[in-house]
Amino acid sequence: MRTHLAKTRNIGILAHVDAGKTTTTERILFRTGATYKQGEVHDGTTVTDFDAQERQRGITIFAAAVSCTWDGHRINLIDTPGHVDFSAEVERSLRVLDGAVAVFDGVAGVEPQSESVWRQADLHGVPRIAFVNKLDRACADLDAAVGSIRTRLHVTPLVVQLPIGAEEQFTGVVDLVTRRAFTWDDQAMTEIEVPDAVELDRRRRILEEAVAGLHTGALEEFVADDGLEDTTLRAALRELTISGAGVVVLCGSAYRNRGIEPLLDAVVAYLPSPLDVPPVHPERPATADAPFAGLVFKVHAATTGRLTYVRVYSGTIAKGATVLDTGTGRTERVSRILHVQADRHTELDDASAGDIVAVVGVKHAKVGATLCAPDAPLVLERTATAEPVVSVAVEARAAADTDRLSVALARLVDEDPSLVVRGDPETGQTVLSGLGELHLEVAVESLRRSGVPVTVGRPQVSYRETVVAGVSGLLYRHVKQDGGSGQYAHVLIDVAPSDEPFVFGSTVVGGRVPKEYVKAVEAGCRDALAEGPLGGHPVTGVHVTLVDGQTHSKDSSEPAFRTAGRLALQQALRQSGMAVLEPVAEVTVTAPDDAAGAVLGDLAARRGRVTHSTTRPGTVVVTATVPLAELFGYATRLRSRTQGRGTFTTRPAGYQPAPASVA
Ligand SMILES: Nc1nc2c(ncn2[C@@H]2O[C@H](COP(=O)(O)OP(=O)(O)OP(=O)(O)O)[C@@H](O)[C@H]2O)c(=O)[nH]1
Ligand SMILES: [Mg+2]
Repeated sequence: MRTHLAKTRNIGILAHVDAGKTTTTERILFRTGATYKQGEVHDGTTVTDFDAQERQRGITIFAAAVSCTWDGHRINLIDTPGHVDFSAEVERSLRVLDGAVAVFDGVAGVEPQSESVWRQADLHGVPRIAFVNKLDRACADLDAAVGSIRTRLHVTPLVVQLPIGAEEQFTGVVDLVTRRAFTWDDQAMTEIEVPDAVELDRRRRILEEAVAGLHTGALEEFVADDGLEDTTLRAALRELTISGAGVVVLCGSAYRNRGIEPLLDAVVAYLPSPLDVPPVHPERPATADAPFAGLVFKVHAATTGRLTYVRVYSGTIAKGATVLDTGTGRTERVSRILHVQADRHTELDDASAGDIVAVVGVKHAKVGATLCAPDAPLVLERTATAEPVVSVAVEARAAADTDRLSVALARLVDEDPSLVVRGDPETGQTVLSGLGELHLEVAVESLRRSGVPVTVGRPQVSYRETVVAGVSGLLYRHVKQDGGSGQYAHVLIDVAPSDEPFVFGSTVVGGRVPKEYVKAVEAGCRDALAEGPLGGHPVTGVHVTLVDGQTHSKDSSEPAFRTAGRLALQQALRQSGMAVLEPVAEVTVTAPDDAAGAVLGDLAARRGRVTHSTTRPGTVVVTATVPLAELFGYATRLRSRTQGRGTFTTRPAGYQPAPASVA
């Protein structure tokens, strides 16, 4: 079983929108023989962009898991979306990956969203190799892209290939580790003689120096022998990749089928197997004979039934087994286990530690749930979920369709837990919230496609309230003593602004408020954060200190202190200086330089604050902080202002004080 694990790679393909992740995935499936036909994003024929909207829009929306084999290794691959609105989908995938290929556009180099996913992968400790794609494009420049990896991602690039030819003439690569050269014509890879041995030696030397600078063992050999053996170099590159001290860089053109085989070799050679990463749970080894535990990271409501994607962390799960969802206490039966192999599924009898599979039969377990052997329960850590910032009201066009709409909404949220549905008690409407305009547009379109005619309101952003000037010594007496068991809780609190969303402390002395009541006050304060005094928006940036309190021998209880905490903070917030905050995004616009004035003027009209602006020949790149509320419809506007030549990307940049008109 250990050989099975050592020969498994669970990897993700991560990048900025349009860098070529899906195309790279498609070529990997083709080259490994998992598919016989090669699909294209622009024809809507790729394996991993299988959703109707993905095919129509030419973008990836849902992470797709597929499996293939290369050089005796099983590779489980997750193609992730690049658009920022779907970053929660990337986050959920990162949780179950052991390694990743970061794809970069050979012309643009590191783009804003590549920076964001790079940080996300840092947080999850996922080792990466880099693939600089699109070297066939005009103005593609490997060295410039490598430079941007160094400066923008703050990591040492370890370039292991030298391209042969450039742009249209980019035909192959020289492998600096094996000192062999390969070219590709339309289909096949051919080994050729190294075209420029002097340049190979020079580049190899640069690579050896970079590796020796990061790896002690390699440094000793480098100093003693004035160079590195191939085996030392390869071993050091693997260790540096797994520790994250450096990043191996490869290059190619996925679209033109160039560089895929060496990329697969690098995945096998440098990225970790499930045995190389620390166990996710201290008491559960990643072995097949331990009790079963796995994490649900994706749910797909396929027409043939619900597919629940599970990463197995320990033990073995067999067809027909009963598993426990630790979070809900519910048991479910696994009727089938599948390897999703591109367009076909392979049925498995069982799956064990280290594997990524889809199971059929599990109907209720949600994304993030731990499934485990009923007699050996445990809970695997959940990932934090991004908070929705944009909402729309949705309503069934015909009253008779209201129930169908609820069912369709429930299904949407099941597949995508970053969508939130709630009823607005004031208007009686159903409000759908998500991470961005495109996120909601896609969700609404899915509702329509499921056959429920809906009307949709204008998108709204989610505001927050924060404390700018606090109050001290607020005394709140919660007392109800009218027969029976009463309620008695006195609390004295200070409230101050905070950089954290919520901080709670206690300076109560002499046990005047027992510990469990202090906890209850904290819980009550959290309850109070749900609605601020200005507009009922959630409250953030509050520091509450419980200074003193009073209990009653008979009538004090945890519920009484919780209520007192909630009402005390509500009152304190009414007396504090408060401000409304609005969500803002960092927007990066790339446009022809003759449109620079129009772009800047439009950003200013949208209350944008320009933070950075650079020009490349013929092109201007502007970065600005813009309130999210002003960004609705920006895509259409930018297109018209630049005759379709401008593009932009956004990423969340927190909250800032909103103008008075909003509050
Ligand atoms: N010239 C060139 N175009 C490429 C290459 N790889 C991908 N493309 C094109 O770039 C566009 C985007 O490719 P995708 O594979 O959809 O990119 P992606 O990273 O999956 O995009 P999202 O999933 O939407 O973030 C498509 O039109 C591809 O045909 C390449 O190597 N060279
Ligand atoms: Mg894609």
